[in-house]
Amino acid sequence: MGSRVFRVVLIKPSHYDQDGYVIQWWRSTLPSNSLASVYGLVEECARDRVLGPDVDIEIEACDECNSIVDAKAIAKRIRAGGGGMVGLIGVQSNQYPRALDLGRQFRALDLPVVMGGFHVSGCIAMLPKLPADLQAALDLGIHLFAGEAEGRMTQLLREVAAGTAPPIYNFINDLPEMASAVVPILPREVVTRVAGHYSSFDAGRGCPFQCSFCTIINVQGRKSRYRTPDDVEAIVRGNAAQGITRFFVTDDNFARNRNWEPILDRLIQLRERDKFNIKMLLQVDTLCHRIPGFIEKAARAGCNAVFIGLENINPESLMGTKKRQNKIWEYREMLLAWRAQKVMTYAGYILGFPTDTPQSIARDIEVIKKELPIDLLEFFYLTPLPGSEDHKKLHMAGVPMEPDMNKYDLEHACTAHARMSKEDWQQVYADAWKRYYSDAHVETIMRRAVASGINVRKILDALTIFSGSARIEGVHPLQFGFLRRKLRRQRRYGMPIVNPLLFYPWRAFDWLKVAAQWLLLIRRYRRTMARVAADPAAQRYMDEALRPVSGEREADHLVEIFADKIPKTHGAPLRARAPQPALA
Ligand code: B12
Ligand code: SF4
Repeated sequence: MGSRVFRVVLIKPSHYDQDGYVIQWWRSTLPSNSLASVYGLVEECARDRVLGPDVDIEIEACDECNSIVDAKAIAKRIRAGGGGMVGLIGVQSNQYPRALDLGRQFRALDLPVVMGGFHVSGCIAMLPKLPADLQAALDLGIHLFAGEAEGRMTQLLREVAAGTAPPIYNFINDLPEMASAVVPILPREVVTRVAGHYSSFDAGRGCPFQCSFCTIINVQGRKSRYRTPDDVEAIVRGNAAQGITRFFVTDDNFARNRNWEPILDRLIQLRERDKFNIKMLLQVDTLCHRIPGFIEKAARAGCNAVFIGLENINPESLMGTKKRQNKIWEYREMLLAWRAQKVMTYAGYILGFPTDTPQSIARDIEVIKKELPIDLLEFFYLTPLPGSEDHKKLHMAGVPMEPDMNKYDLEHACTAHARMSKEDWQQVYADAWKRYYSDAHVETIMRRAVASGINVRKILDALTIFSGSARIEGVHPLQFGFLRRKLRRQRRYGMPIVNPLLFYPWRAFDWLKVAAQWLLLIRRYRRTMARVAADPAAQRYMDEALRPVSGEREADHLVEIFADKIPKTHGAPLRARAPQPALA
């Protein structure tokens, strides 16, 4: 025991809903890997006693999506030990206003505050001048950290403790190696606040592709960096020692991790030989099925759900954002390959590419429903995220963009669209969820799942959440959790704190309305699933989307629909254009 304590409080901020209340839940559904990464780094500093032999570094971690931040209580604990700091972790652009408000509270209590994450890193990487919102943080005395913290935490803690930390740490052009880097970890009591007790790790960072809407390549680089199989094993063992064996592997594209095979082999060994009950969610690209053995090994290693960066099915849209690697004529083959391994598929679909119209989007969603065996589809607005090439171009050209960073959550229109008014675009977004999660299509997804042997319980839960999240809770499934909390006093800076006599009746009504909607949805989906599962013909169900790819591309209707838009690149099918389905 040292004679002094330096308390490091790590907070992953959430963001605000449209009424200015913090979006938080009794249990969130996705873990924060940024929090786990920074926690691992501070923990290493604590073990190494980097502030001197007489100073204990104690760490607290909290994800505001599932925990309430009490600034005064935190300040009391920090002071009781003799000192410390607050770290605002992994702050994305949409979380920046909330992070700034938290920073303001801690600065008013005279605590040192350091903020890092994609908003700070993306702006510093891409913009010629510090934007006004980052300047506002500096004006409050908040230190900004750009770049990755591996190998830099000792310096930071020593400088904060000594009161000599500079306003900005800029490591954006000096990316650390991942091999043998400190591994992410969180204590069990933090992980168990996520439903299903999911933890996370990144097996690599960086991506070789060049999508213009993406920030990752400008912050983490286009050269991919990887963890070693030994490090991945250490992560699994470290978590398993506290009873955690489910992971969200946050690599944006695990299929491009050069170490994918030794990593998966190691995980297979841990599962099959050492009996670790590993379950994983992976993120991959649409070409992963071309890598021999990749999908089979991923499934054997415990991958039971996969997120695929589909983005769009219109080749013109994909080319317009430099997403050249997405080949629509291979989508079905790729999706069927995952189904063959009983893995549930999620795909992201971006609305608002320059050539999109309400009619073309409606048509494309119907095409997907009919032709592609995707389980869960989630919709996003095409958004010029700070840190992306799209944002930089608009910023440099002086094109108006949404000034409120809270809206950069991919659920709002943040700039004008060439062919749709803002209202049209908003309607398109709302309609997209309704169209895809129509009762008829939900039943089709259930039938496909039963026929493919995909876990029925898992698909039922996922369908319920994805169908209800945006429509009932008004939040994207990626921000969803169980039992929404709205604290009267945790409201956006500058917005009035509502009188309790008005707030609590409103809240009770709001709560009951939402609960009733959920109960109805759950009951409806359970009944449908029971009916599907009881159907003796369910195992033999077949439709256009499940039809095996014959190899004769002549038969591929999806290709026919977009024949005149498919670029003449290597491997692309050359075809005469077939009649298109009518635009709705
Ligand atoms: C996993 C993930 C999620 C998870 C968990 C979030 C998390 N941060 O762990 C979930 C699913 C919840 C999520 C959701 C969303 N995400 Co997300 N997500 C990611 C992803 C793929 C990995 C994050 C990660 O673990 N990175 C690795 C960590 C270690 O990197 P890091 O956060 O930058 O942290 C390092 C440094 O920044 C620094 N650092 C960070 N904080 C601090 C603090 C201090 C004090 C210090 C010293 C250092 C420091 O040290 C860390 C270690 O080196 C990234 C893309 C990416 N490659 O990073 C997108 C990304 C962060 N997400 C993004 C977005 C837009 C979203 C969403 C808004 C929309 C969406 N659909 O994706 C939602 C909603 C979020 C919300 N409001 O709740 C964008 C953010 C861009 C931006 N400018 O804001 C990214 C970059 C992807 C993209 N499309 O460009 N996401
Ligand atoms: S969107 Fe995905 S594939 Fe495209 S550059 Fe970003 S990480 Fe890579």
